[in-house]
Amino acid sequence: MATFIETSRVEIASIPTAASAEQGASLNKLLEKIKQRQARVGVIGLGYVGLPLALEFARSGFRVTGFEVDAERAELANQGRSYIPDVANVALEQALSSRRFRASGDFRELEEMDAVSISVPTPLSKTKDPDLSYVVQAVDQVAERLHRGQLIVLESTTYPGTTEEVVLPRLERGGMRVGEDFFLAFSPERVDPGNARYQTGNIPKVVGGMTPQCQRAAAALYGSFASRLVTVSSARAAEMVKLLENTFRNVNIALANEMGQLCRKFNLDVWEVIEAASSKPFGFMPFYPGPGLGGHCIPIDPVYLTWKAHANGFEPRLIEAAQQINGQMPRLAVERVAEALNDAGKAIRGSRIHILGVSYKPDVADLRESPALDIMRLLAEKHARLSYTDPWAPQLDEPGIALASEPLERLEEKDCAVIVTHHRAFDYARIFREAKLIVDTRNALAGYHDPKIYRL
Ligand code: SAJ
Repeated sequence: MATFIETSRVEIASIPTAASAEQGASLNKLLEKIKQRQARVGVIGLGYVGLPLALEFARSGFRVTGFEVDAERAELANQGRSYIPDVANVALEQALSSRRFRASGDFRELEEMDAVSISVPTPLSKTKDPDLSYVVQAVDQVAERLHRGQLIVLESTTYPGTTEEVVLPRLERGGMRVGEDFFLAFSPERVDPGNARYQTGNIPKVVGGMTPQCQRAAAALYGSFASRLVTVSSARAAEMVKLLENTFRNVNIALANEMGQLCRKFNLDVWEVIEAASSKPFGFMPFYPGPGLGGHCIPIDPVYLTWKAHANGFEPRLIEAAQQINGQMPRLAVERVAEALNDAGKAIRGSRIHILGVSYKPDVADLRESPALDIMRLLAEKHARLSYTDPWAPQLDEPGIALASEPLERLEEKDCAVIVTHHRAFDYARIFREAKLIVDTRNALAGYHDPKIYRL
């Protein structure tokens, strides 16, 4: 059962737990160090999750060491130069000047840490299976220096059971026991890149410990900055919470994509239908059709879940159907381009096709899993003459695509413009005026009505 704790009101120590004298001493010493902000905190992985997390811990009074294998990133961080768009230089400089943060590539310093959060990538392997190699490398670094009373928290999104089945055995290899000699928990990262409203400090933090003692330790640590703690009964539950959150999005985006295709069959405007459905003040949340699913979370996280489901003899039919629907959207977008050119008496082959927006979602620079890349590869296979404009992505050096972003100047010279990522920076009135033919996969030209506009 989840317990919601407004950390501003409730002292963490009041979380009930049974502890032996031995465990109690070890745990209470850690709790006291956390309470007095004397605990040394380590964050392994200074990416879009780890760097903001490290600075939140620093802001709440801890001395923080950020462990980063990329020496260039560590150097930039120690110079107060942020490489994460959501982290301002001034925030880094403040943490550095207060001597509450420094980055290090020397993992031996882990032995000085009282608490360590691990926020490293959990991508998919080439065979589309979970790739926990970064997690294992980080955990092995910790295990080598694990000492009595230390708290370890995994934040990387992963399948239910990872903390217990992959992390715990490595940490207990030296003979120490979880909940007695050290503490282990899972707390899913919830960073939403580019979200100005919700940042690490004001997003409720889910925490699930391997034991009640682990739970208390992790709740005390994250209660130092999180406005709201959501404690769940186990690390496995906390892992599943995150997967539900992002699989929920994936499946609902697939529903929106399928509704888009249905509305096309019924000669209806799916955007009008969604907008009207959004007037329902309860029980509905809008999702929108698009050219496919990008990013390092939404397309990936459900695969961690389905992989574990199959490993446990369960067939997640709905989740996999959603993957299939979302996965076909780039091809559908290219079909729409072919249809638009065909109506103009042209073929894709030899046509000058200009892509507007290539990052995976509006107003971010991230290209990971971007459907624009799939669309461009499919068009290149059909011998289109490709170009693109994206103020967030000046250069594309991807397999099969080596292009530089062009200024939006001679759109009228292109045979077809394809709006793939609807950045705010685009001048849509100008795009409408100048483009001969437009495939709008995002309803970016809502309100414009002209036969030259083809929608997804
Ligand atoms: N997309 C659609 N239709 C939609 C929404 C998104 O096609 O209705 C596409 C986007 O264009 C993008 C992909 O799906 O290519 C993912 O978009 P996203 O809005 O889910 O953005 P992400 O990948 O940055 O997801 C993050 C997630 N944050 C974390 O995992 C901590 C997610 O949980 C957030 O809900 C999401 O940001 C957010 O709300 O922006």
